Amino acid sequence: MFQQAIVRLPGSNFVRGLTTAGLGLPVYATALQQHAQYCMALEECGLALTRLEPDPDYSDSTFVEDTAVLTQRTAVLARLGAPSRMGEAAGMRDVLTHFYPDLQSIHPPGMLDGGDICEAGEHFFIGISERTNETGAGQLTASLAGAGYTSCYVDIRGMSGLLHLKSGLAYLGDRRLAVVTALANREAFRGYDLVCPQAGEEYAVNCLRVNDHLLVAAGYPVFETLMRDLGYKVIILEMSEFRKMDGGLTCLSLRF
Ligand code: CIR
Repeated sequence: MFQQAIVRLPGSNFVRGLTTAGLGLPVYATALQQHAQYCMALEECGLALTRLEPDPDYSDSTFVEDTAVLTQRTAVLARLGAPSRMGEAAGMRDVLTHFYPDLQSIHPPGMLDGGDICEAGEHFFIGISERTNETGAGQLTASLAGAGYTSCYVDIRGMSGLLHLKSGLAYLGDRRLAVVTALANREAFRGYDLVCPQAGEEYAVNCLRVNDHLLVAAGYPVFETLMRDLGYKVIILEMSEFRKMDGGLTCLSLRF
């Protein structure tokens, strides 16, 4: 069960963040509305929120998930792989040490974005991507192993549409994964119950299980119906402005 989440309000610099989506510039006022709805949904799921102010130095800093890996028994501060985002983690150190006094860190030349790390109970899938290198992944593996967790790598380099592993993978609980078809045959997922989106609904895979609820992006009706049919208590959230910046539901918070 999650009890808390950390979020950061998008700043007016949000529109200048990194993106490959080609969906046009986000509308800031709409992003603020969508962020507010997202925060309300987390509260509906029973989480107490720590709300951070916008960071004027970092356009992508609303995507707090990338700054750390938080688990029940350990926490690791990331070293973000995009040069324009690398300084974001330092701005999270104080708030995280408040909750995790023994906060560990990824060190150079390691690079790691939290969006590449998918927790699945006692096991973690670690994406090797343009943002997370093997050195960073190795450091995280050691930290996780020290806390009694297992992990394995999933290489997503060169796969179009997947900025981070969690752009195409979500753990739904009970050994069930939502996964894009392009990743479904990976050895790492053998033994799990896999749910794949239909073509054109890949973005919906970045859904977020929070306690009894499942947060799903609006606009993907087949995926939504699939999740309802599987028995999840689905909360639909409009994510259009964050999608324009390559972000999704998981990116906007750190849950613990
Ligand atoms: C970036 O390129 O870093 C941001 N524009 C989007 C980050 C999305 N984060 C995530 O998927 N965890």
